[in-house]
Amino acid sequence: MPSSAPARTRASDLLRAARCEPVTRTPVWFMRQAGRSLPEYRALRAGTAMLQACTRPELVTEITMQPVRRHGVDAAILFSDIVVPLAAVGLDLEVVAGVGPVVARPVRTRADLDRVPELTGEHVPYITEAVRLLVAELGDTPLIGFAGAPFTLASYLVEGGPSRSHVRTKALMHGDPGLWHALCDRLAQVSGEFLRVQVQAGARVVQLFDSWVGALSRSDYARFVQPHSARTLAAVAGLGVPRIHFGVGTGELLALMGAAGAEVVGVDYRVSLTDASERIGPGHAVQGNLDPALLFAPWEVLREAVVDIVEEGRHVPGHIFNLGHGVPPDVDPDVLTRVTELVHDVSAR
Ligand code: 1CP
Repeated sequence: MPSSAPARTRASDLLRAARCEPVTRTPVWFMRQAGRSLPEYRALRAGTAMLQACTRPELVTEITMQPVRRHGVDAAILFSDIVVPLAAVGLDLEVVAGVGPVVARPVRTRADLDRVPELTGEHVPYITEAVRLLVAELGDTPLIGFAGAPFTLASYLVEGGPSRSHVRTKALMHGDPGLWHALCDRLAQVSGEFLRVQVQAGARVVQLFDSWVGALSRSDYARFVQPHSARTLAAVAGLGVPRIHFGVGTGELLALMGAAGAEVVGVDYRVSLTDASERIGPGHAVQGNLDPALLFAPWEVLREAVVDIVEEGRHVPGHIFNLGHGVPPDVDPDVLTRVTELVHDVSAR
């Protein structure tokens, strides 16, 4: 049973919004809320490599808690990375500061696939431990578990690191669809199991990040990506946790992303919540979508943008306030605290 969490957690505004139920205040959290925008994070992380840090449950717990204490957000998100399960099954990769994940030997052939075995809970005991510690400490506040979706993970594996164009990934997808589907099938197992481990240890919500899938057309998404994301999300269907599905630049893909099996679809700042909700259809909540750049604007400008989004969110079936993408590392963290308070104040009813 996944359930040491108090029954109160079930009634949190975040969970209610995700299920399109009435809330007392609009719930808010920020993608990448833990991390470099916080001086207390930089102090803790100093001298420890990113992937190393992710395997230390006490450190993970402390880093995950920092933004919850500081900002009063409605959810914690496990401090980890989308490539953690790939490293756990034995891929030789590193998260390079200021760059992102770098893979020593990219995955581009059928023989390379043998280097990506299936994940079991035994590969990631430190995740189970960290989630348990966090659930005990969080009390009412739900913990969000997460994973990378097969397309975004495949992009790192095929390219060998971060890419803007995803050229090799798209060339593989179209040039050898059999190999592409075999790779994504394996990644769906890895990510699905990674989510399941987190939920079984007590995570109350999951988010599947398909950060870079906005690089694809709708037809490519439907053919090459959606079945694999659907399989990933299906791994936690029936466990009673809302599933959030997010990517950047996905205006054309929102309906298909919702149909992949998510109760909540994350929206970036390019599409309004109203338009997004219409595209996704009834019965789904939306999450978003303040442009992170506005965190650097004068307070009055930022204030108006936040209030507009909260107002828009009142007219969709369910709304979780967030940014359109992650917190920029150089943002003033006090601004995030003010935004959190503002969302709560203006939405209180
Ligand atoms: O607070 C939180 O949100 C939890 C921490 C978290 C999450 C949710 C980290 C820590 N990574 C992630 C997910 C993640 N990792 C995503 C999906 C979210 C998104 O779209 O932003 C992606 C695409 C990655 C891959 C990754 N890892 C990048 C992006 C590189 C690129 O392609 O442009 C980077 C920079 C990392 C490293 C990383 N992950 C997390 C942190 C704090 C860092 C920086 C560490 C460092 O530089 O030392």
